[in-house]
Amino acid sequence: MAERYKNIVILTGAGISAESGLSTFRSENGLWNNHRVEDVASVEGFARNPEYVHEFYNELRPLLFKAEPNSAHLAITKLQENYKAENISIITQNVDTLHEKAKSKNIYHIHGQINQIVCLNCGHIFETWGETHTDDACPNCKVAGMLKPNIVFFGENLLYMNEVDYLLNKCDLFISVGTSGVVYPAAGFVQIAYLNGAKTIEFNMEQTSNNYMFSEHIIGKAGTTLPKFIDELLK
Ligand code: BJW
Repeated sequence: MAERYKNIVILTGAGISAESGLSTFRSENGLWNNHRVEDVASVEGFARNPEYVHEFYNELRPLLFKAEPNSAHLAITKLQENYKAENISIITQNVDTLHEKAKSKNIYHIHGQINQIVCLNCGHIFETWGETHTDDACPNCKVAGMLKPNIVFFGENLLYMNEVDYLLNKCDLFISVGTSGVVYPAAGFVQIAYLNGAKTIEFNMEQTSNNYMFSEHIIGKAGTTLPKFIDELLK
């Protein structure tokens, strides 16, 4: 029988959704191909031209709405439903909702969600798959011009960091799926888990720059490698 783990953390990045037809960020035809990152995903870019940023996410939202989970997302749900652990959590950098569509639980969207909007005036967060614009008013405080996609831009603090810190310090198995490991603080999560004695496994198409912190690398498409690994864990 495979080794039993009590607390499992699965960190996911854009690569897990690639086989659902969604672009990753740092590939040749990546999400930012026709846009400067500084314009669409930074605090300064949003302050400079908020309508441009709203338009960027207005175009992206319907694509993510239509996307369906693939076998890697579904395998994680299978693990959560069938493996007798104390806790199996997903820390995702993805703003898509494919883990939710796959009916997974314990999902922490540390970089936000495409279908959420935050009011910078009152902090109210609401959900929509529709468009948002600079002059829209907040449904809660009614102030116009203060809405922002609830997506964490460069220079902003991540969401759920207290919960994430707790989970990383407690886990005995840390799995990273489809992330290049260049964006902090998420890129440093493996180090916390590793230094706490967790087994650390990376699933990616290639070894990433963080590779020395991983005890194992499983190279290939997550849609193939992750279900196989999870089936082994469930034996
Ligand atoms: C497959 C596959 C298949 C493909 N199967 N695999 C410490 C050191 C240096 C810098 C910093 C630091 N701490 C903070 C910073 C600054 C900054 C940062 O990290 N900069 C670096 C880029 C240098 N970080 C921040 O600003 C963060 N905030 C923060 O730290 O707050 C505290 C603070 C505040 C103020 C001052 C200082 C500190 C915020 C980061 C927010 C990231 N937001 C984005 C954009 C969201 C917009 C949107 O979603 O549209 O989130 S950036 C973008 O990158 C997005 C992603 O979540 C994130 C990570 O990308 P990911 O998922 O790894 O995708 P890719 O494309 O890079 O990789 C895909 C991988 O999949 C590849 O490896 C492929 O091989 C693989 N793959 N197909 C398996 N089928």
